[in-house]
Amino acid sequence: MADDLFAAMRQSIIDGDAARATALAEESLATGVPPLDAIENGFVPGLTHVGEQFGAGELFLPDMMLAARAMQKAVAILEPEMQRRSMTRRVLGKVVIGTVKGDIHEIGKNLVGMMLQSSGFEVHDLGVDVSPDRFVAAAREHDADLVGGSALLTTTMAGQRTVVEALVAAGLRSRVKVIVGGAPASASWASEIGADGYSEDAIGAVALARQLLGAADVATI
Ligand code: B1M
Repeated sequence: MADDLFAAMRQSIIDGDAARATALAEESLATGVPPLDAIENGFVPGLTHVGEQFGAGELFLPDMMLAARAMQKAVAILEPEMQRRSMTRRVLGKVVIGTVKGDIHEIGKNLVGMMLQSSGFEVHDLGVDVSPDRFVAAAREHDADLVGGSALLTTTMAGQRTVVEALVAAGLRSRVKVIVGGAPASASWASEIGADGYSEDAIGAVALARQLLGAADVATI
């Protein structure tokens, strides 16, 4: 049953059919499918397929844009339920997150931000195409414990290094942890650029943030 729903979700993204994706997201809520399962087992595989086809020259940019739009519509339906399920009253830490300069991919970054927020972190999402200076200014303004930089392009991943360098130059690095993620990043890349960690997905990012900030840092609101 859930497999049929997941297959339909995947296809709705491949078709770039936002109305169908929205309807399927609503159906999954009505039938009690956990929203993260719907995203990761239903919609994301569709986007992965579209990305592979694009990489192989079988699909073109407008197809990828339609798929992304359908994905965003579906996630928008599921997001309130993800938030509702997090009844946490404690702030585990303050996070500033964004997609690095030159990069406008936001779906994965949004998922990571959402999962962190749902898990009890205070999240300040700077959006996409974020300059190192903006990361630094936001880290200072919000007294961040953690800065997260997402990059989906091999041409923009160097921006993750620049964020680390900018935090060092601003004198903030000793009190702010840095995590990176996105398809071209890896644990060895994180280590090479002096970040504190890498996660390949949103759930891993939550575990990593918890581990880096430690239970002792928990504040109560
Ligand atoms: Co783009 N794009 N895209 N794209 N796009 C990729 C990344 C690509 C791999 C497709 C391909 O060729 N196969 C390729 C990159 C190749 C490379 O550099 N190696 C590519 C390209 C080339 C481009 C353009 C250059 C195309 C062009 O213009 N000719 C262009 C660049 C624009 C720019 O940024 N300057 C471009 C544009 C676009 C769209 C605008 C059409 C759209 C984005 C829409 C949007 O976000 N609003 C788009 C899309 C949708 C994709 C694919 C198909 C899907 C990305 C996605 O949303 N995945 C992608 C192919 C692919 O990844 N399969 C592709 C779903 C999402 C849930 O996963 O983002 O990986 P992901 O996030 C995961 C993890 O990576 C991790 O957790 C997330 C949740 O599990 N994670 C983190 C991510 N950030 C993290 C941060 C963390 C921790 C974990 O801590 C801080």
